[in-house]
Amino acid sequence: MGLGVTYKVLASHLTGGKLEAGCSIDVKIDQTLTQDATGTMAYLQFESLGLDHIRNELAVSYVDHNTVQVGFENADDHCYLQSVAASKGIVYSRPGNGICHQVHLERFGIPGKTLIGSDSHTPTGGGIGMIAIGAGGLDVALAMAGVPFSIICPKVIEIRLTGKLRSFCSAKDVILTVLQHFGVKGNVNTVFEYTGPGVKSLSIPERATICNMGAECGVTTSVFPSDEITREFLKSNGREGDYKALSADSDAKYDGLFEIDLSKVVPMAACPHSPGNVKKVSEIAGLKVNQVAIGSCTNSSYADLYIVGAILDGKTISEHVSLGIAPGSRDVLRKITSDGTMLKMLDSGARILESACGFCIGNHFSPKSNGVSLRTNNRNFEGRSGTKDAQVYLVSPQTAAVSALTGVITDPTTLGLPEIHVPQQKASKYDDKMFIFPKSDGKDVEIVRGPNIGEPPKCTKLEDEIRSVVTLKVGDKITTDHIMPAGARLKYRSNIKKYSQYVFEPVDPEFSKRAAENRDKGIGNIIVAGQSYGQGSSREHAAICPMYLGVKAVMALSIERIHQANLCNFGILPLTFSDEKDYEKLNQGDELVIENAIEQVKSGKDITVKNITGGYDIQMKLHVSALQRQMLICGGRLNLIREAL
Ligand code: MIC
Ligand code: SF4
Repeated sequence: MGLGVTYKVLASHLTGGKLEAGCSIDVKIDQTLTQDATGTMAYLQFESLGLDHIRNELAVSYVDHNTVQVGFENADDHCYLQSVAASKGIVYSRPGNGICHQVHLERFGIPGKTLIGSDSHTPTGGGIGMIAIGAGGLDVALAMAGVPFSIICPKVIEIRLTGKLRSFCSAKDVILTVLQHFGVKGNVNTVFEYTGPGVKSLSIPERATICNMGAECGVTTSVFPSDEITREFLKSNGREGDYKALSADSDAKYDGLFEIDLSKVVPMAACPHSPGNVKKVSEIAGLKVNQVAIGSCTNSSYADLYIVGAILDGKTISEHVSLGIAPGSRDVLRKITSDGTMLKMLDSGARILESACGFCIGNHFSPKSNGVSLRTNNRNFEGRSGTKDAQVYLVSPQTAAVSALTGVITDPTTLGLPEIHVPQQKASKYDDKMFIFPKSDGKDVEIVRGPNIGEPPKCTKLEDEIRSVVTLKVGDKITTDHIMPAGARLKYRSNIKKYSQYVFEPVDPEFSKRAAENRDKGIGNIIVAGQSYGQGSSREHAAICPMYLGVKAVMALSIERIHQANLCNFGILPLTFSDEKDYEKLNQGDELVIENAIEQVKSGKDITVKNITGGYDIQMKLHVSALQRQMLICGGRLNLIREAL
């Protein structure tokens, strides 16, 4: 039987397990990436492994999230990251060089290689034919140490593309069509593999946009074949030598099929407050817009911004719209500066924002109270923009740009605008000035630790009797932004004690105090949750900080892949209800006990949780690998590794 691209790359990197959907597999990781907000903790954990040097092919440390630098914290983080990179053989991408996924695609992405990154949008690399997966910082630290990455072997859904996009319809509209079909839950341990004659009509940045937002469906990753378009992209960045053709065998078998005729795709929008709440732009057209933000790792390539410049050319934005544009990388910024696109933007009234995550993570450019914000990024969770009651719509750069001009949500295909042709890029060597490549063996480098750089917290071993209370009961689709808010709190990422004060702040600002009081009295905390708990970011802080507050278990209807792995890495039991009715029966404040916890976790059978308050037992599933059971018993992955050393 033939193989698709996913299984070809996995097979060539398999170090353990059977390549069969549902089995645990271990995969050799060629490249790693981190960004600053997850990177400090990842490198502190890497340091604690005691290795002098990375052991994978390439590790890159990007600084793109915390670039606002109000106060000393972010700058301290950058110094630590730069020095630890120099000391351990890691490439450092300085602040200003751009957003990790965009820059990695341009400068380091190689078809057929594996990449894990401590950021959920790492699958962007699938656009260039990589198997690129988002993971927690500890998993990335271990991959840098040469430890294979353990995952559940995914099933692969074929997304077959035919036809060609019409003018003013875009890759964003394709992935929003995918999201409308698959939704944001229930797609764990799945890969979306794109095939069909429509693939060749899409550029690499377009493919990358599609792979980037597959993360919103909760899939392990998404991938495109590597073809002549890939070769041209690599050539334009002076890296034709990195090209390798990669395509599915003609008799490749998949676990499902979804077909999209690109010529029928229309402008789409993800409406508040979920990337899965997708409608046609024509259905919401006419709604007054207060703010438009163009950029993020999803839609900030040269082609995206060239099109925006062409739409804005010679026109002025509506007087009640504030338009912000953040180029995805310094390379894109240089290109739009030299070809005149930037001037078109400025003359229309746009504000040019830093080449960083910025508005996407609520770090600046928050909308006004109750404002309508149109954004080209990938997440519109409630409050993520920094304004709790803002209404954020996710759209293509084309829809964003025309709406900034008209002042209302506008379908860009309805204006009779002339077609825009993005000029072919001349081949040129990438400008590496803002990378710092490791110079020596690093032994002489002093690692700089300012006051913002803490210690990775210590986890305690699993207790045999877990006495806890339900400290919080929440509903469906609790995102990591609910658990560990970013925005104004992002600067505390390197200081677990401080950051822990904000656990669940958007849901229940008193949670952290309540949980810490229980912990100090020797009572454990349990979170009860609905479907898709922990969706969104890869931030392991959504496990580390609850662990620090004494959270012992999450009891949910379902838990998302990266978050579930992070919970295991930090010794929190990720339990799912055997009988969904038990979720309804449980109340906040109920006292729960798990007896013989160690034996129960070892056994692989359902876990019995006694509800002392309600006077009944609940059966919970613990769907984890054998390795994860060991981690849970030892009190987390680092303890397990230390025991093995
Ligand atoms: C995000 O888009 O939510 C982030 C911020 O990039 C996160 C990483 C983080 O929380 O630091 C992600 O996507 O993993
Ligand atoms: Fe940055 Fe936003 Fe992309 Fe996350 S989704 S990496 S915050 S641009």
